[in-house]
Amino acid sequence: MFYLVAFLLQCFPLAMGQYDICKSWVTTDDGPSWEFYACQPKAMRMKDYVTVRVDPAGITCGDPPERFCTHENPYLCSDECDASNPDLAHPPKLMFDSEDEGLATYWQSVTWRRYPEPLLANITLSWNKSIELTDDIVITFEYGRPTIMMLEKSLDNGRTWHPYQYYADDCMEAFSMPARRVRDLSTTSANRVLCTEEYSRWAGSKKEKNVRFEVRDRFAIFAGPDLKNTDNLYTRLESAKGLKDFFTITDLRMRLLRPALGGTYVQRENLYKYFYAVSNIEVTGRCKCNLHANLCTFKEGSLQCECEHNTTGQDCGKCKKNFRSRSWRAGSYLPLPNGSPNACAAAGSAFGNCECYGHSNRCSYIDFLNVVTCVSCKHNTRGQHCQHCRLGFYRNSSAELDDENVCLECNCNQIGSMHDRCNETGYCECKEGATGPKCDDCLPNYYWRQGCFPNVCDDELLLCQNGGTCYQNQRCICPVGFKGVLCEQSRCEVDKKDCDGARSARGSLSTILLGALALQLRGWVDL
Ligand SMILES: *[C@@H]1O[C@H](CO)[C@@H](O)[C@H](O)[C@H]1NC(C)=O
Ligand SMILES: *[C@@H]1O[C@H](CO)[C@@H](O)[C@H](O)[C@H]1NC(C)=O
Ligand SMILES: *[C@@H]1O[C@H](CO)[C@@H](O)[C@H](O)[C@H]1NC(C)=O
Ligand SMILES: *[C@@H]1O[C@H](CO)[C@@H](O)[C@H](O)[C@H]1NC(C)=O
Ligand SMILES: *[C@@H]1O[C@H](CO)[C@@H](O)[C@H](O)[C@H]1NC(C)=O
Ligand SMILES: [Ca+2]
Repeated sequence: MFYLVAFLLQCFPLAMGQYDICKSWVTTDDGPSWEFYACQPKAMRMKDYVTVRVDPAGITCGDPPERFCTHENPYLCSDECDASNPDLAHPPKLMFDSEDEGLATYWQSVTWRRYPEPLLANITLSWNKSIELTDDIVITFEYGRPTIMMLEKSLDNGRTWHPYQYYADDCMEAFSMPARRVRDLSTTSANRVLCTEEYSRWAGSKKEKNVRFEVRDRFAIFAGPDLKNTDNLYTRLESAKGLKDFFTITDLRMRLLRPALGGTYVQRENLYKYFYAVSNIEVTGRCKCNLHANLCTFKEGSLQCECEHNTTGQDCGKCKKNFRSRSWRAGSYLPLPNGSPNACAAAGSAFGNCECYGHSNRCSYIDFLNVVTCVSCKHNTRGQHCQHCRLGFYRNSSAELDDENVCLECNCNQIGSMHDRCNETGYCECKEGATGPKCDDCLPNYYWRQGCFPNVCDDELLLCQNGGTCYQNQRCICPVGFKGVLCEQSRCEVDKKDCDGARSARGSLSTILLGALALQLRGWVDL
């Protein structure tokens, strides 16, 4: 029991007492009713819910079996890694087990036998859930900490990655960054990404095993060294831009870039003592539930908030159906001590029955009309209740009125349409000759060239005469000796001078082809 209490005190400095209930049944002058508060789940050991991936393939030791040595005694190379023998295997899951008997179990990489090619490994942890860190991330290395590594994080389930912290025994050399310590950061730089030399220098592999991402030191900037001033911390988390997000992750990635070297240069004659071995990765945090839940459970392979305040979603990130009379908002830590629940409200219940279908948070009373109307309708809606679509948008008839995407853009073709408005089914009003819902097609007997133009020639009614050929319905290419829109005029009849030349060249296929080519080129240039 003492053990458990000690663990709680150590790991959950911010979990006690504050924001731990979402509602309570209170009696007021009007009788008993629910009162609602901002609430958040307790911090947990997140390694219990993680999925891990180690890259590149073949980086885990033991296939084929390999022996390894230690820095302390490089000539005692008795340890062996063998993936096919459970007693000698070092798979990734050993970074997340509990080591009850005090015996370290660890994932281990292959040795640096390919030196000088770098020994690189990525360890990627994914939760499929946004998590707010509440304590230091602690990575424990057996046999020495890497001399260069980097921590990255993702906020969108691994689609994009951002540097989180750089670690090197020489930051300038490894990353061209000055070495800094988190302890020296100030209130305005608490979310700075920095390079630290504190966890990469050689101090004996048994003595210094941990590499930290210092969450507590950053919290201490606001809450004081003993983290007692949580009011100030919560106020800052709420108001300082980007601060809360800095401590929020869905994924973490350790990029191991150079192993421990034992405090000296790489000794080529014994490469069996260079490798990575990680026995534990401790990540302490709470589910991000936007202050709308105090419970987070592991269901169907993922963590999920048990949403209150009539919100829903994995992070309680939206209002439940029929509770969208105003748009969703996260709960707030402020005002202290109970915060604001910012609960979703049933349609028709808020603002004296002014329904805005979740597209507006505000209503206003217009005196001379004696109506209450929604203000600043969002999501491209308009109208007293935000029930219409703005000009240039039309209603998605299969979406509910309170859907964020209920209004779709008309997307009328700028050249083919009269204006960018459309009718209720998304049809634009077309200029002459244009057709299609968006007016980006031409009617039959029209051709498209920066708009629709009537055909000059075709293969049916507007045939080119005298052996002329119709070029893309735009013009006839006439044989030498003929001209006119449909090559209907002989040049001889117009100008006697042309006749002799024309007669000799008539039927010269190459001349016609050259003419066609020239027209085609002109066509390209014009387009
Ligand atoms: C590790 O991940 C980074 C991206 O975060 C990628 O560029 C790199 O190639 C990966 N390295 C290995 C060894 O897979
Ligand atoms: C991630 O979580 C969501 C929501 O709980 C779930 O629908 C989805 O299947 C999960 N994805 C994976 C890869 O586990
Ligand atoms: C959520 O909706 C229910 C009705 O289904 C209501 O009783 C409850 O008070 C609502 N909760 C909040 C926080 O508005
Ligand atoms: C219209 O809304 C339905 C229901 O929300 C959705 O499935 C569909 O994709 C939407 N249509 C378009 C064109 O966005
Ligand atoms: C919108 O315009 C198209 C094309 O003119 C027409 O077929 C459709 O019936 C119109 N829809 C409505 C609701 O008027
Ligand atoms: Ca372990």
